[in-house]
Amino acid sequence: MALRRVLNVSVAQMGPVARSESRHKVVNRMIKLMEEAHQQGSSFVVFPELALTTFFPRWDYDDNDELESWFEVNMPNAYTNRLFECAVQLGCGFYLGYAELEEDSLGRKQFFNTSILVDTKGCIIGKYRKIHLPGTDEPVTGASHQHLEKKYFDVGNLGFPAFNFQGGVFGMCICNDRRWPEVWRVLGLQGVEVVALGYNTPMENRYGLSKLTDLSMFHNHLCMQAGAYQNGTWVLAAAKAGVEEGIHHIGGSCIISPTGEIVGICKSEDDEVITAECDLSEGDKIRETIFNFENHRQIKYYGSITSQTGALKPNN
Ligand code: ING
Repeated sequence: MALRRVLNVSVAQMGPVARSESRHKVVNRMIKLMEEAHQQGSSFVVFPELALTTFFPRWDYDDNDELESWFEVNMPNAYTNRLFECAVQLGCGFYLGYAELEEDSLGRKQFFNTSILVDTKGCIIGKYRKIHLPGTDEPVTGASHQHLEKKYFDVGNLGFPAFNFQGGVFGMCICNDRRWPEVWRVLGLQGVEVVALGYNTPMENRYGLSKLTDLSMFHNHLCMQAGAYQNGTWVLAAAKAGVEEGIHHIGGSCIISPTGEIVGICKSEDDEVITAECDLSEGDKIRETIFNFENHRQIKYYGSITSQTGALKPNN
């Protein structure tokens, strides 16, 4: 029996962030959530995707300055310093999702939907930049709301890295990434024991497909429970939930064990902390038997997964 490697972790779901809400106020909320996680015995807490601001890709902007105002040029910065300091004071690392603006020496700008892993010394141990950008690169007429991540963000350029962190192997992804099985397997092939992710998921299907609206929470958990089980990893998922600027985002933030079971789930659509005692070795049995990649995978048959983008139907 593997030695238990227990880590007490929390997921900090956040309720709506108004368009007018200052980062200062949002960070106050996040510090309160981190303190609650600490009180519940946690040494790691996951915040949502784009946690510092409202989900701004729901609008089209004429004014480029307003668009760029949603991005962070440095991390940590004047707004988030307090959160990093709190992590050190409480001995609580965290996953943070935010909009990252990177300017190179020639002044060329890149825009990413980013997440970072911060340790209990306040050091950024790892960074990930969202690769699966959903929605469209131009507004869609007739849709109930816009989803313009393809317009505002560059595709992430860091791959799907994993990091040795807090005594385990941690990976990250962001929102739509969780719907793509390739993400989980690329992380699984690095032996991840914990995958942290944040999401902003409108409940309503914006093309009026009511069946998909009804299944939005089911699909949310289906993807992550499958990813957890098929790669023998814990999954910590934090939603930005509730009705934010008129758009209803699902909650359902949760902690999923390597067996695929939801061991903790948020009940509200507001700021709410859930905590679980995660034995990082719990995935060992899954990864040594049912999903022992070395023994069972037949990679010579998987070529189309990376050689083909779209589907090609049989021609018989
Ligand atoms: N949001 C959504 C998500 O993947 C979406 C977009 C909603 C895609 C529902 C498919 C169905 O959860 C982000 N930000 O990726």
